[in-house]
Amino acid sequence: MNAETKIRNDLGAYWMPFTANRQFKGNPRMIASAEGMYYTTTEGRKVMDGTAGLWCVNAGHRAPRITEAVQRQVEELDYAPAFQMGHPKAFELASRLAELAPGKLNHVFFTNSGSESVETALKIALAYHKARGEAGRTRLIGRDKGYHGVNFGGISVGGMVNNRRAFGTLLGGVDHLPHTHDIARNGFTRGQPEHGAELADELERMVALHGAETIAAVIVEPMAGSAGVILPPKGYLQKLREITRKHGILLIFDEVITAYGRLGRAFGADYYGVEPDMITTAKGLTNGVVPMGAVLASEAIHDAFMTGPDHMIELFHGYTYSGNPVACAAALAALDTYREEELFERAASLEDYWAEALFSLKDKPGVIDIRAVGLVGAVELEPFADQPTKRAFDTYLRAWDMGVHLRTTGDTIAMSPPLIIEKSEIDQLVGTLGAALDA
Ligand code: PXG
Repeated sequence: MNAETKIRNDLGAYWMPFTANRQFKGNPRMIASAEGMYYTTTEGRKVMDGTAGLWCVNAGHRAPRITEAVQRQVEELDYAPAFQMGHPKAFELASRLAELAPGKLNHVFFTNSGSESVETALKIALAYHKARGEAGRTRLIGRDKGYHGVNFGGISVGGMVNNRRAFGTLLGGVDHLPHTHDIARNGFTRGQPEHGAELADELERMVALHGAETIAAVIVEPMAGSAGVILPPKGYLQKLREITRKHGILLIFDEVITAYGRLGRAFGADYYGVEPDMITTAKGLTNGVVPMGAVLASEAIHDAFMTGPDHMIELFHGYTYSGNPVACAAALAALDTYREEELFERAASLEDYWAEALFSLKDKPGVIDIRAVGLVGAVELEPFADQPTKRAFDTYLRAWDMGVHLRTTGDTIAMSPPLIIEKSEIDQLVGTLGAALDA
């Protein structure tokens, strides 16, 4: 390969994230452009986006308000230092988010991704207890199969085995609640499973084991997306809230996937009717257009830091790009789009149609479970003997060839279309998955 060819065509230099690099580069799937519900590949083929990118493009691709806002912003203020300095849009966005957020979650810390939101929330939890004279509260509790991004705090409290095991000893002082995935008792659930609220009582066991005075926070996804759409049983999140409150433990909802309309409400906390002490978000905050995350924290947490001399930094934490002006412009325009196009309401109004369509796949070959909530769906397949994940990935590739992009995790196919999806497009998406399962 000559130097010129190498520069133009070599796929080798890019070490792709969470990708089977060698397989991909043997048969690349490349996207050239996108609009609304659809991608166009570099070969000019139109493919439906059945997953809103990676669960982030909630308003559909190239939503005009967001595109224009970003264009305007780069012309006006490209960057402003994030420390000891401000710009108006960061304050405006924080106020908008505080208004949107449930109850007392009135303060916002900006990050650049879901992973950073998680690290930020865990650090705030530890520093909060220290600030209140309870420095012994250092333990963090996550959950089996939890996904909290890929940084060290997040993989420590996370429970996806492959994301942890190559990376050393991780954080100490971490424990994990059991997950709530239980096909035997809760197979084919729409909304919330009947069985499993008692799994939250494991937290009481941990309190007895470790002592409440050593536990800082519990972090869970209200609905776990990455592990293959694991739903919270009826009463489960309420129980976690009661037990954490009783013992002075902070409850963090990781809503990187569930925030901004995915369940037909602004937040999963709204959908499930449980108010945590912090919510971590990213993804749909900017509709995926510019990387940005936000941690929403309660009044009580924030106020615990606002002591000491005025000239002192209260929290030694932050990123060069916290509240980046272009990201703020994108987020403000995304929030406008969600509101003006009533996309959260739209997702809620499609919830039943969506579930009905997915459940029509019940008797397709290999299907062992179907789960649906909001505009999220999962079809779990019986794995091929000795070849875990292959059945789902083969199905994914067939659907891609048929013009629909899905996601797989393990042997589960996960779907999370943009909230702008039409009923006819739901039929097309689910019909294509059905055909891919039949093939
Ligand atoms: N928390 C949760 C609950 C997430 O779902 C993160 C944190 C990390 O976000 P960043 O922005 O650092 O990637 C996530 C991300 C999938 C998939 O297909 C899910 C995520 C990312 C990529 C793919 O399930 N979730």
